[in-house]
Amino acid sequence: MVARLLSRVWTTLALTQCFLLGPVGVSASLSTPLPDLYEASLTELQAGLTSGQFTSVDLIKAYFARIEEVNLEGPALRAVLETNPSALDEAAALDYERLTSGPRSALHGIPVLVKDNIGTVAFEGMNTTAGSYSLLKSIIPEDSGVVKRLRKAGAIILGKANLSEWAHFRGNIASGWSGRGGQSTNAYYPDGDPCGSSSGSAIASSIGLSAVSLGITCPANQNNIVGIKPTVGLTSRAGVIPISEHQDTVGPLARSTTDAAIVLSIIAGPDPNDNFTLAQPYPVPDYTAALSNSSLVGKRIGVPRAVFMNDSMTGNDPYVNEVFEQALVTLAALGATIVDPADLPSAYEIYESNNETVVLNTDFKVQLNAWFAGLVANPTGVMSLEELIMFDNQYPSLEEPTNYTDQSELIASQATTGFNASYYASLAFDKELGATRGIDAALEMYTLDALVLPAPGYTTVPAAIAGYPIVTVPLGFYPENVTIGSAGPVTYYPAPGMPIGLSFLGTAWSEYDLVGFAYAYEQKTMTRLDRKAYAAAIPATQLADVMGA
Ligand SMILES: *[C@@H]1O[C@H](CO)[C@@H](O)[C@H](O)[C@H]1NC(C)=O
Ligand SMILES: *[C@@H]1O[C@H](CO)[C@@H](O)[C@H](O)[C@H]1NC(C)=O
Ligand SMILES: *[C@@H]1O[C@H](CO)[C@@H](O)[C@H](O)[C@H]1NC(C)=O
Ligand SMILES: *[C@@H]1O[C@H](CO)[C@@H](O)[C@H](O)[C@H]1NC(C)=O
Ligand SMILES: *[C@@H]1O[C@H](CO)[C@@H](O)[C@H](O)[C@H]1NC(C)=O
Ligand SMILES: *[C@@H]1O[C@H](CO)[C@@H](O)[C@H](O)[C@H]1NC(C)=O
Ligand SMILES: *[C@@H]1O[C@H](CO)[C@@H](O)[C@H](O)[C@H]1NC(C)=O
Ligand SMILES: *[C@@H]1O[C@H](CO)[C@@H](O)[C@H](O)[C@H]1NC(C)=O
Ligand SMILES: CC(=O)N[C@H]1CO[C@H](CO)[C@@H](O)[C@@H]1O
Repeated sequence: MVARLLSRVWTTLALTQCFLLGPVGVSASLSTPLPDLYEASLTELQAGLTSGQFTSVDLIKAYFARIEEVNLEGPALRAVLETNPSALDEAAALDYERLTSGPRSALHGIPVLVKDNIGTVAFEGMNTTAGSYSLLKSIIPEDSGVVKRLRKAGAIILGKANLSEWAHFRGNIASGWSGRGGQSTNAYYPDGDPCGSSSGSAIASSIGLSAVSLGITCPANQNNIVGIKPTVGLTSRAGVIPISEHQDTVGPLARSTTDAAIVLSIIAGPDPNDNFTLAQPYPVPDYTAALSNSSLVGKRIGVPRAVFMNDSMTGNDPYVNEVFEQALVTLAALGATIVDPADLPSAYEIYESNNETVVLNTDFKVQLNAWFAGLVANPTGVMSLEELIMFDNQYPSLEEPTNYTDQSELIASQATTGFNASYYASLAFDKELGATRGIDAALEMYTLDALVLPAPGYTTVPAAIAGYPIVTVPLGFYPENVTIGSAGPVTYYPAPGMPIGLSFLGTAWSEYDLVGFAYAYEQKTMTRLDRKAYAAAIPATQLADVMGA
């Protein structure tokens, strides 16, 4: 019904556009060059839309063409699972609305790609499957909380991004692979590991297959982009295919801290359908107000070296710490006091602990079964974790192809028996190790404003088990002589030219400060611009190629 309404508006717009937009577009394009979609910022795109230089319809056409160039063709990055068949109609309606009543927000008419475990209503034409054939053509009751907010702000869901199947909770399988999408790969090295689980979302943001996307941290590190992993409960997980309500969190993946801050300001906020969000401080900050070049002046930034910078524990190439030491010099030059070391009292216990596995295995079974139970329909008939394991075994060509057969995590999760005393003990230990005797203890002992670490290795673990935020920005690139490592049957990490990130960690709800620190460092270094994706992975289509076509 919505689609039909939109196509009526589309017709009207096509007529209106000839009169209203044509002349404006021409004069604007004479003075300002069209933005290069590889790097285009939200501010540039919004300015071009506002001045009538191009429309949202043009943007959708251009991004669709760029996806087509590199997704299955060329380097076959396999970043995108599905594109939105309603996107052009929605863009036309939003173009019309802009003309008649102005933009709703900084995301009005902006295409956003979302990870395939983030729910979008089926009647729009896309599936919500976490990459698994077991959910193909399933019907979810409503949009996810974050997608509702994006749409309300006038954003257009461009498509669904490939991911590590079940957000990498299936077994010993290479990052970035799903049954439906196949193996996604990094745009900075042929067959490079994209990291995960938001692999496709990160690849897509890295080379401009979309303006911005939604996902989490590790892929930001390996794809030369900015990622915000919000505090659990800042952004809604309602309508997101779960692993664990204690760790899952949805955040932006973007080419700049500014773009990430714009998106976070729109998707953050309480949602009655995810009661964790009701605990967040009110009101939601405007994260773009944190974007100051002097945000590090007088701040105390700690370096928790023990475990997290020990190569034999993290498995990192020594170059990671080398380039990180340079970042510490930059942070000091930006006015920060570097407190080094500022170890987490719980560091070694975190390394030894298996509490996270207990929590995730137990939560996943309970929550995934609830997801299946909440579906309006699922034509595959799969309605539980137990049936999912059987489905994968029954259709090995779809779900267990050569080198991607393992489902040990699904099996371990299925073996759990629900919330008992051991589960609650592990949950409490996670909070204690990650927060009370971890991040919060270090912040307090050394009177710190934040912690900083290289993103690769073990960095996400304390924040994950605490449910605390991380903001990651580009730090550098592996050198030409780095020893190429294997990251799976067909993917490599590290490899020459692959990106490395810098992560700022803080206590609950400290995103505003972390965004400010990340911005000051980013603006000083502009590392992202030092290196582009490998040539074949750079899509050629630009706005000029689709305008008037
Ligand atoms: C996704 O689901 C819709 C129906 O809900 C269907 O029309 C569409 O073709 C599906 N996409 C794929 C790739 O199968
Ligand atoms: C959310 O609600 C459930 C019951 O519906 C309750 O068990 C849980 O403690 C609540 N969580 C929070 C963070 O409020
Ligand atoms: C920060 O500095 C950069 C140049 O180094 C400048 O382009 C940018 O506008 C500054 N940001 C703010 C918020 O002043
Ligand atoms: C790094 O980790 C290894 C292995 O656990 C340990 O033997 C070594 O002492 C650690 N190094 C430092 C500097 O803590
Ligand atoms: C959980 O953490 C505590 C504290 O470090 C530790 O004593 C316990 O062995 C851990 N439990 C598991 C299952 O790893
Ligand atoms: C809790 O359940 C798990 C399996 O989910 C089991 O391994 C553990 O022994 C149980 N703990 C208690 C105290 O019953
Ligand atoms: C790699 O090259 C850099 C210069 O780019 C050099 O400093 C370093 O020693 C080399 N490393 C190895 C392992 O050869
Ligand atoms: C499976 O992995 C091996 C390396 O472990 C690789 O040589 C082979 O090409 C892979 N097969 C497929 C079908 O991906
Ligand atoms: C948009 C797009 O190219 N989607 C593709 C993702 O990968 C699967 C599996 O190869 C294709 O069937 C889709 O067409």
